Amino acid sequence: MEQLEQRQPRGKVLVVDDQAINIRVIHQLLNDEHQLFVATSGEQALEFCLNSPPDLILLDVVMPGMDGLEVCRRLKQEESTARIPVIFVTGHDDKDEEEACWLAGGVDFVPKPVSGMTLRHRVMTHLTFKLQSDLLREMALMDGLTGVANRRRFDEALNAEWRRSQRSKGLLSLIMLDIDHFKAFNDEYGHQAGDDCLKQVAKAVLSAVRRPGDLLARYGGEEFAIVLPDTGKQGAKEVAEAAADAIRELQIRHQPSDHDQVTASFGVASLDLARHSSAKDLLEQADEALYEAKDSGRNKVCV
Ligand code: GH3
Ligand code: MG
Ligand code: MG
Ligand code: MG
Repeated sequence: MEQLEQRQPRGKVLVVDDQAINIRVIHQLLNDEHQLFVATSGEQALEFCLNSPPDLILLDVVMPGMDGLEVCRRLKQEESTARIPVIFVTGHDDKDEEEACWLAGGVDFVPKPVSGMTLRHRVMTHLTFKLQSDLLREMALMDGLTGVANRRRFDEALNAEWRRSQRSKGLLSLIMLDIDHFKAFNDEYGHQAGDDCLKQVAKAVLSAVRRPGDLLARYGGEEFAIVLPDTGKQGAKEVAEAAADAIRELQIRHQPSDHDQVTASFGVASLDLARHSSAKDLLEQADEALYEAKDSGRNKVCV
């Protein structure tokens, strides 16, 4: 058992049951190993998961109001909760109920009365899978050099925000930025210095991207993109100006450049339903604005 505890990852586990005694039993079995949260109804469980998704859910099937099967089905339909593994806590030896649990999207079940050892092992197994797959997913969506989002994550985010803005008729802005004369920087100072510059620029731009839903991504090479949900033209321009300032404040020497230091050019586009009929249109407009910034002297923001 000691070995089990060493291997066990600590995760956020939500225990959902309408009966206090059941919660108490599970609490005693798992509380030393995990961070436990409790919900006493299906409705409460859903609300909890939407606000702060746990890493695993232990879900009672039979509850007054919304039952566990319905809770699970709804969690599986939501993007933000679909990947949370659900272990059902089922009635003793009830095959129909077990089948319903699989169909609702559960990854496993534990029959009542709960066996401590079985519960702890099943929780450990599914938590390990979940935390590993979160890590892999995070890595698959991250740019290896700078640590910001990669192109794949950017494409996903832009498309999701595009759909959301269409549904809600809300604001959406996009910034594209490109480091000025970066080929000359590499030629003058070497590729290693170029890589280091990219990292510093990413960090500086990130300091200007402050709202929780905003996303900075490396679009490719020395080009970055920022998705700004619920942000209009003026707000986006301010973010771009702040990012441009942050890059200048780095004061990275760049002798071959007219500006003597590393700078970037920015293109800003904001959603205009009369003008844009897809996320691609918005991207193209930001790109056009970026070219305008390049053409008119670089080291500036064009809208
Ligand atoms: P402009 O001001 O018009 O943007 O000129 P530029 O030289 O920045 O643009 P260009 O597209 O000609 O060159 C981009 C350079 O960025 C060339 C490429 O070697 C460099 N680059 C792209 N990705 C990386 C990278 O990961 N590391 C380093 N060190 N350099 C990179
Ligand atoms: Mg119950
Ligand atoms: Mg470029
Ligand atoms: Mg460039």
